[in-house]
Amino acid sequence: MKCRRCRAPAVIDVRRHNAGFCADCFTRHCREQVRRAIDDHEMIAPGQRVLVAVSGGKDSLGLWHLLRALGYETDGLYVGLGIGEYSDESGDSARAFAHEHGWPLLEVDLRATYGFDVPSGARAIRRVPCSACGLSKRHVFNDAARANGYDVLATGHNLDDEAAVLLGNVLRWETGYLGRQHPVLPAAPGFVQKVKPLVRLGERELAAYCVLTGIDYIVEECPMAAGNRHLGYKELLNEIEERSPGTKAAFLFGFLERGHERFAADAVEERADLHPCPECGAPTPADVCSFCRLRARATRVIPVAAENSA
Ligand code: Q46
Ligand code: ZN
Repeated sequence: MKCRRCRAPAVIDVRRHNAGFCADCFTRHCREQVRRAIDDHEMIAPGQRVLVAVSGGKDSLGLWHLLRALGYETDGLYVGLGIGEYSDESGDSARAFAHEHGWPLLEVDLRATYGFDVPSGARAIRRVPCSACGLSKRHVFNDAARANGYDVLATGHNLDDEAAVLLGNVLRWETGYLGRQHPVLPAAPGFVQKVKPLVRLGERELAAYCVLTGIDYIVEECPMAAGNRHLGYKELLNEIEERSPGTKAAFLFGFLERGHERFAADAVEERADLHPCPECGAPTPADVCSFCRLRARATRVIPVAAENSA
């Protein structure tokens, strides 16, 4: 197979584009896909400060590298989730990458800052770890971005992630989530703008980008992912994609172009009821925000009964 652009021998084929690329043209293709996602969805305005959430994996490190290659002065944010060896290694990977390039990396440790970690949080609310983790990450990312004066928070969600989330939302007709499922969640009082510049690139493309540009990422997956519904949806979509290349992208982009708008009102309605959480100031529709409730339960000290305490 030859490179679609320069006719040199191809090192990777991208079946959904029915094209092969040599190493140089492939990295250019990745940059163009990110540039196009940013432009099409007006993700980053000139002069805005961008913070990239990095986990040490291929998607987030690839994203940081791509944004810098496109000229965005982005800094990184690493959140220590306290998931045993996996967190130790992902932190090392993010730090080594930042150090190698001389790019600033902010760090927040969930336990040191908020008094609990993902495993203890999940136990406290008796939910799967990903639910305590997702809730904590959303809160900490927003908090860290606001506290440090960033305008935009970028995350490494790729085409495969977004298509799997869309499938989950459609299967349950989660109309509020469908209204919010977009590569850009605009800034609102208490929220920085959230963007997903990798929506036009698949997982395999990100892995190839990292290998071809020498990014040393952590290959191990989080051990707590087992049982995560989205992994099953990804497998199903991969089977469909195998039989009919391009379906995943058509599913996601068809929704963004023709479906999303129809659910936007549900999401706007949800955002309209928000007020600041009395504990932390984050916008919430409840008396106390769900992160502060999680934190309270995870850090609750069980009082010792008076008669037993002498
Ligand atoms: S880190 Fe957290 Fe993921 Fe691990 S516990 Fe689940 S959500 S799988 S991206
Ligand atoms: Zn709160």
